Order: sequence, then C-alpha cells, then structure tokens
Amino acid sequence: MSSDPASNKALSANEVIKEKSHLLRGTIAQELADNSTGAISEDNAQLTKFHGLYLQDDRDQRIALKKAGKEKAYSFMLRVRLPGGRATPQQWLVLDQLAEQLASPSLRITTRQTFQFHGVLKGNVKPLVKGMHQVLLDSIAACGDVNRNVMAPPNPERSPLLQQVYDQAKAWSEFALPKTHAYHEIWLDDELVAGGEPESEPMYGKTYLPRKFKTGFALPPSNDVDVFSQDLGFIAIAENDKLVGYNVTVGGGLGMSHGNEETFPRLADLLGFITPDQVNTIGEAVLVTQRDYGDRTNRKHARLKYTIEDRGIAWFKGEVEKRSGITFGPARPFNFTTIEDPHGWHKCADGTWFYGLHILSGRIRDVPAINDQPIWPMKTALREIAGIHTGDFRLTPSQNVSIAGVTDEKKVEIDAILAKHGLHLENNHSRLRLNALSCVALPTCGLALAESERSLPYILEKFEEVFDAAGLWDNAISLRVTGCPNGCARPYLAEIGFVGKAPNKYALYLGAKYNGTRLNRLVSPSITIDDAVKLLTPVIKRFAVERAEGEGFGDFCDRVILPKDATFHSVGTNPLVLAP
Ligand code: SRM
Ligand code: SF4
Repeated sequence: MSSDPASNKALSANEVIKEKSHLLRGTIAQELADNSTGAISEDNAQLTKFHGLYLQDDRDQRIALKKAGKEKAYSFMLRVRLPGGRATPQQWLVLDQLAEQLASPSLRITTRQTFQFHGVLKGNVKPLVKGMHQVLLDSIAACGDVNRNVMAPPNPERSPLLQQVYDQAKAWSEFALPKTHAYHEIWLDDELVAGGEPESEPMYGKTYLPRKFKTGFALPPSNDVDVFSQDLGFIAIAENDKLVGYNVTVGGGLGMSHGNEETFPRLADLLGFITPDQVNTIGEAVLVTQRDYGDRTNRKHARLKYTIEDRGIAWFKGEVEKRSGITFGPARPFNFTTIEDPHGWHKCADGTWFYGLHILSGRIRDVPAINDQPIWPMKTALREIAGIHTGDFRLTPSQNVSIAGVTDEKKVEIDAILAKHGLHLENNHSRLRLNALSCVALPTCGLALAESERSLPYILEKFEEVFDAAGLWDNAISLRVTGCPNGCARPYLAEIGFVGKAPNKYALYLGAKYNGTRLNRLVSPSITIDDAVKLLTPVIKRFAVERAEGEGFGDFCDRVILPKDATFHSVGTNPLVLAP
C-alpha cells in the first residue's frame, strides 16, 4: 500500500510507517537497548506517540551543543492517559515521586486534563512506565492517530449528573482503546503474543486513523471542555435532573498553519440527539467513518474537520446513521454560560467539599513566585495534600486542579496546608489570570515558533495593569497563548488569542465568545506583546464604559471593535474601529 486507492495520490509517510509497524511495535524495543544515542529513529519516534511518548530535545541547549559538536540534549515527553482527568491520592503521590526520580522534575497539567512528564531520558522511560503501571496508570493512546485522552467535566459543583457523564466518558475511552499488546510487550516486558504475531485491531485496522482524534463530554451550563473544538463531542441533556441523553457534535478542530488558508480552525457541527446507551455505538460509527474517508495522503488535511468540510455534514450524518443503525433525534436545547473553573472552596450536593486550585499554565513545581510571595511551593503542597486526602484530584481543561470529595474534617487540614504554603492566592488573582491558558512551547516543544508558557507571566502582568486601571480586575476574560498555530491552548476560542509567529512575535486574534461557541478573528498577523498592549489599551478602556449589560469582552470586540468584514482568515492587519 503506497497510494490511496480512491485518489491515486501517494500516501503520507506516516501511513507507510504504521502499515509496516506490526501494530505499533516497529523496532522500538531494539532501539531502546542502544545506548550510544539518547534518541530513536524518525520512524520509531512516530510510533512511540501511540504509546504516549514524544522524542524531544532541550531547545535552550541546541546552539551550544551544536557548536560543541555534541548530540542534541534528547529526552522524552510522556503523556498519561487519564480520562476525565481523575487521579487518586495514591496515583498523585506515585506520579510526583516518578517525576522527581526519573523526569524534569515538574509535572505538567495539559489542556486535555492529563499529566505530562518532560525530560525523561531514554533509559528512564521503561522504569517510568512500570512505575505508573503499579498504580494502574498508562500512556496508551495518549498521543498518535487514535482516540486520545477523553475529556469530561471535572468540577463536582452541584450537578448529580457529573458522575454519570464521567462514567460514560471513561467507558468510551476504554472502548476506543487500541487492542494491540505492543505497549505491554515493549514497556512492561510482557510476553510476545502468539509467537510475535500481531493480534488484530478490529475497530482501527492496522493503519489506525488518518490523524489524531479527540472526544469531549460537556455538561451544560459549563463548556469547560470546549466541546466545539473536539472531533467528537457529547453535550449532556438533562430533564428534571435526570440524564436523558446527549447532543452529538462532530468536526471540531483548531490546528492550522500560518499563511496556509487550506488549514483552519473549525467549530463542530451538531448532528442530533441520542440516548445514553447509544454513546459507544455512535462514537464507533463516527470513528470508523473517519477511518475510511479521512485523507491519508496529506497530514495537514487529515483531521475529521476536513472530511466533513469536503463531503458535507449531511453526507457524514447519513454515513454515521447507516453504520450505527441509529437515527439521530432533533438536537435538544442547551445553554452554555461559562468555561471557567470554580476556584476556592465549594460545597457539593452530597455534602462534601472541593477546592479549585489555580495553577498557572498547569505547571506543578516548586518555583520562586511571582508578585510578593517568596516561594510558590506548588509541588510540595500538593504532595502534602495527597498524603492526607481521602477524595480524589480532578485535572481541569483549564490546566487547574480540583481537590474533590473533601470531608468537613479534611477541609480543615487541607486548608491549613494551602495556607502554610501561601496558596490561597487566587483570592488576589485577576479573573484574567484565572482564565488564562498557555501551551508548553519552549524549550521542549519542537514546533514552537515563540515562547508561550514562559511568556505568560509577562503578558498577564502587562494586561492586568490595563484591565485593573479600567476597573475590570474581576471580569472574566479569556486570554490564551500558544507558541505556534497548532492551537494547543485553544487560542482561537479565546477573547484575546496570541499565536506564536517568531521570537517575540504573535498573531493577535480578538472577538471569540467567552463560552466557546464562536471563533475569534485575526487582528494583526505579527505583533509584539508590548505593541499589543498599546493597541488594546484603548479597546479595553472603551469596553469598560461602553459595553452593554452583561456583554463579554469578546462580544464587545465582535460587535464594536472588529471591522464587520474581518474574517478568521483575513490576511494583513484589520484596522480596529477605535473611535465611536
Ligand atoms: Fe497539542 C502537537 C502539546 C493540546 C493541537 N501538542 C503537540 C506537541 C506534541 C508537539 C509535537 O507534535 O511535537 C506538543 C508537545 C509540547 C510539549 O513539550 O509538551 C503539544 N497539546 C499539547 C499540550 C500539552 C498543551 C498544553 O500546554 O497543555 C496539550 C496536551 C493535550 C493532551 O493531554 O492530550 C495539547 N493540541 C492540544 C489541543 C487542545 C485540545 O485538544 O483540546 C490542540 C487543538 C485542538 C485540535 O487538536 O485541533 C492541539 N498539538 C496540536 C496540533 C495540531 C493538530 C492539527 O490538527 O493540525 C499539533 C501538531 C500536529 O499534530 O502535527 C500538536
Ligand atoms: Fe508546541 Fe505549538 Fe502546541 Fe504550543 S501550540 S505546544 S508551540 S505545538
């Protein structure tokens, strides 16, 4: 197989790698044993993604190492599979210890509610995977052309439906896992199956999907999972506090490339309503339709969003109905009002408490703090909490953690730990900061064109001054930064989106709807942060005095500040409408 039978175009290189890999084995095991290099080959590096592992190098060290004629500072990033972002205290403690012993030693909460380890040397990968396995965690399908970590609403708030939605998200995650034993053989030293013959992969087939595939479950009124950015979404519908089913969405996705108008972010379409027992059947029908019709010749055109864009949503719906034997009902009404995590202490319907802890960019480590705190010992504090906690931890899509299932008695103890380490900080945080997201970018991400996580503190400091001066400290405003246009912090759904273009240069986007139901639009294709602050200061001032009752910053920009004909793809600067 080297060309696509339908189009006769050559298949992308990854298709050939997958086809020849014996269900994701490749020669990973052999290359692991080679300690003459910290790297693995390009082909195997594509395959390890399916096992949750990315080969990276420390980009801060690249130039010096090159000058010294040395190999790049290679290491692996490992992403844990954690549907709905839930971890037990025991799991937390083990991950924390593994990070100390075998990785960078930070733990990083991702925008899809899981943990990433960075800086794992080749020889440490196996011990790390084995350590995770002891507490029943794995990294299978955390990356690669498969159904990735499934998102579900984490915050216990007050809805009795949350557990049901979480259970379905977890069940769908398990159902859509690859069946190959490659992971167990390579990383956990399990015996080769049937003399090394690969077993079958009934749902995916031996070349898996054309590209990554992402699922999210949302529970209105919160759209914390940004359901319209997912390939497949399930919006829970309740009647009289009972879960009656889901509205299904398909074809969301955010990745694009600067200057390539063939690539674009896309919001998902609504397919219609199904009952809870139909989730896996519909999920499978969506997945296998994309398996069969997704573009395997061009990885920049291989996501489900392009299949739907090219063939039309009516065709896609028909195909899913035919394959599943289920007819969609009309989509039911729903209303998203927020994406924000609740911060601080909240009481749940079952009488327990949860604490929403803000973690800037999801980076869990002990660092010198911003502002006037001498240190910010996030990792130590969470380790101490995990040591006494009897509930669980919930990682959120906004890179925060919710300490959930806390009894009255434990609340006092946890509160004391938070206070001891000065972590009640969110009381002083602006809502801009509490809502802000950034992707990892430099130094680990090989695709970063600009800083993101490391520039977020500066960006927030500058914009907080402006928002504070305009009396908007407590206004929920979403600002998201990424180091490149792939969109890992979902910047195209932010009211203010910065997308890395080059060192200290970002494309600036404005005007998304706060609740994640409208994309933003390009304002400047390349601007420094300082110039963006200058450009937006009058806009923020106008918003403070001219906004309509309850109007968000994105809505205001969309209605008043952006030229009416500005589109997402506008090339060149759109002059903002700065005077009434
Ligand atoms: Fe992402 C690639 C980090 C969420 C779209 N993403 C990467 C890689 C693995 C870079 C690479 O391929 O070499 C980044 C690793 C950086 C590092 O050093 O850790 C990376 N993505 C992340 C995370 C860690 C960002 C974060 O700061 O939290 C998120 C991990 C999620 C997870 O736990 O699974 C992350 N990535 C996203 C999201 C948001 C989401 O899924 O909700 C998106 C946009 C939604 C989407 O998929 O359309 C996203 N990442 C991409 C893309 C563009 C895909 C596309 O369709 O064009 C790439 C590049 C690619 O796949 O070729 C990418
Ligand atoms: Fe890397 Fe770009 Fe994703 Fe940021 S958005 S983590 S720079 S791929």
